[in-house]
Amino acid sequence: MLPRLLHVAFVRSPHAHAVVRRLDPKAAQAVDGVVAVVGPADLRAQPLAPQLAGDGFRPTAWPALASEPRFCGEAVAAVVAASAYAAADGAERVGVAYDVRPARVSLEQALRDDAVLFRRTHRRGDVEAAFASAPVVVNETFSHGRLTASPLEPRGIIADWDGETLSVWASSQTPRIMRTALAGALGLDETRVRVQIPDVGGGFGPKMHVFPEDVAVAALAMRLGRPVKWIEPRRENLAAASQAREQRLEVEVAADAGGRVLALKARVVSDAGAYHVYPITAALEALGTANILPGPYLTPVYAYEAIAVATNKPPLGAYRGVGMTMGAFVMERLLDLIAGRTGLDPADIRRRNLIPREAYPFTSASGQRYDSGDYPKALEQALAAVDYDGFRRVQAEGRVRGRLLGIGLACYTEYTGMGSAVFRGRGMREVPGIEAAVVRVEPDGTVRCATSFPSQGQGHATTIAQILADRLGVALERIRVEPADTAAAPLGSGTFGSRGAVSIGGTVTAAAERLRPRIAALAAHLLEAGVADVVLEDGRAHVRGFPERAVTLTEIARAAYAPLFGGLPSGLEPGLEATVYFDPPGPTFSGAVHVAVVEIDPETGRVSILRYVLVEDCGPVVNPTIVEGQIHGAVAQGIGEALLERIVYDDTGQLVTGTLMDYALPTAGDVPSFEIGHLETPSPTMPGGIKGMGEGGTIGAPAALANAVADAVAPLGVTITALPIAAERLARLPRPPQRKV
Ligand code: MCN
Repeated sequence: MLPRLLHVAFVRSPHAHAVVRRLDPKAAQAVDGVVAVVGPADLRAQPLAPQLAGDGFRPTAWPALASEPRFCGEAVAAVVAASAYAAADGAERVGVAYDVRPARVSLEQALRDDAVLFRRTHRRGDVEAAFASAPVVVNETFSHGRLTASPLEPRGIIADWDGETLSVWASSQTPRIMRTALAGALGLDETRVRVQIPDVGGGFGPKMHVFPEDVAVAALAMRLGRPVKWIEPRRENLAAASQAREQRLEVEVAADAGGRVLALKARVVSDAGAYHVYPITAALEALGTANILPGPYLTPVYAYEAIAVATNKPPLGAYRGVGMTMGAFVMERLLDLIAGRTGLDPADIRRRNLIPREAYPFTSASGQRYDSGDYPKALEQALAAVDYDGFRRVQAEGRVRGRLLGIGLACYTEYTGMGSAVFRGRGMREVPGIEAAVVRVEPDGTVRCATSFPSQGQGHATTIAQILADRLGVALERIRVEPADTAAAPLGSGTFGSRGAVSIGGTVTAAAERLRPRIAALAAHLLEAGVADVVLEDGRAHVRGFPERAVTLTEIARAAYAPLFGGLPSGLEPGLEATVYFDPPGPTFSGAVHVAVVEIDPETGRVSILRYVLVEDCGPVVNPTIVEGQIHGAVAQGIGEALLERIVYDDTGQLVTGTLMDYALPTAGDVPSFEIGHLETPSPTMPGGIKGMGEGGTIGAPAALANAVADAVAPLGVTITALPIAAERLARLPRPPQRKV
């Protein structure tokens, strides 16, 4: 705990759109312990205004404290006090007079008002000709509700200004991006801001953003000359952190009589909320969906329009699977709809459309260069594991007795491991795109590693230690992976977009490869042996065939930092340290085939997941336990997304789901056992062939579950076009005539 630490509570707008007419701090100032009450005019900070290069972008400016709040829950004032309790009491007593303005709450209204923040179009091939001659055309509109990432630990930040340097400790995924943003907002040189990331209790995307609260806390620390802390209460996390997904997709697909997709047309509209999020802007969700929609399927012709519209709701930001979850949901539903129209089995239609292994590298109709994959094989592996034909027999028997049993398939591909070229290609300026690490063997033989990308629970420290132990021949206990700190590690971007594994490969592994020959050369010098004869293992170096002729890593390192009599061999520099900067040459595309088997209770509409089988491909797996753990967590989130989670606003923009009693997260009872198979098609471009996978489960699960539920209710003439599929919408479904859910 820092001495003289103060605590912040924010006063938040109860209106979705209003102008603050008057702020009365007096009652708050009278609360015991309150040190300051500040409003928008008191803070010297520039708003967060991320940029996007190219046409079709309308910028926004998100102020640290708003004089015209544009969503219910936006911060309009801050109270700083000696304790968090006093700050909260003070915040309740700040008098705010608002002029309430009309709120635009729905995506449809925003479209009518032409309130467009971002628009981009794309076209490949002769779309009109493909549709004109196609024997099968399916039109459908799909939608996805709003949801939120719900990390166990909400947002949190401490800032301290010593007159020279602004020190920040934050629960963030992006230390460098936060440093740049804070420096920009506060008018400081970047080097005068130091961002440290201690253990983070979950991020899942929103913590890649820099928020007005971060700027406000930092500005308050500078204004008051004392350290200031803010820990976000859960209610504020639900009301004022970035949210995710809300989207509508009008799509038209043309196919031949054999179910082969000929062409795709899509209009993707996401409800981006009131502001662009820093640094990725509102383009992320709509563009991500539009670009991934063709999935791992041949789909030769494609046109899309991707739009993000402004409403009076919190900004839409990153959440595990961003863009891709909706893309997979829509494409997988479409395939099942075409299968229905052409009389094909869902497995067969995928067999006909999947890109064969030999066609990789494959440029998709949206222009993505898929580097590797073998989806036909993954599909067969998954179908065999679930005993697909066997289930169809069980299902047929069950249907006779009125059981609502269903099986759903989903094949998805996802972009992972993106570098600067991808972000620049999307027009994003504020995402550097590179990563870096320094690995140093200390004079006592401890191996220290500091990286530019912090961990939020993905197990980076374990993976890094495992790699260093392996490459440098030292025990795991001798390795220390430092928390991210912009003053102690070289600069990169952060952990998002499943870039961690690829970045570890490109930085830490590369640094170890640089250090290993230097350690061997030093050892050879100390042992008076040839380098080729030196063996590094168990924290020692010995001469091959003579285990007793050995020096410890400590002795080697000591010599590197304090050369012995006679000095170092010529050509060898003192010190044992390697710094590597890496710009991933990606994206690299990983993916999986998910299969869900469900049964729906006809009375309550509750969906029980009877089996969950998947076959994933992230290239060579560095740590199988972590990879499976990531899959478990991501699929659990995907189950919540498919069946339970929904942020609801009323017609005036009031948040209805303001607590976790109203916003339903999945519990252990909703999550089945997983049956996971692996397939390895290494990336030809990434170091070690590694591909990322941390988001995959959240991409595959909603699509597979939607198809499984749709399959279960198909005999009732019901189709699934919206997520989440809430139980109440499946309860007591009438027998035909047809109805949409
Ligand atoms: N891994 C591996 N072999 C591979 C690929 C990955 O062993 N071939 C390991 C990696 O070493 C890493 C983990 O699996 O420990 C995830 O790697 P990767 O897929 O590269 O993803 P990132 O490390 O970049 O993590 C980000 C990703 C994203 S985008 C979100 S959102 C997310 C996620 O991972 N947020 C998480 N998983 C999370 N897990 C936890 N516990 N908390 C979050 O906030």
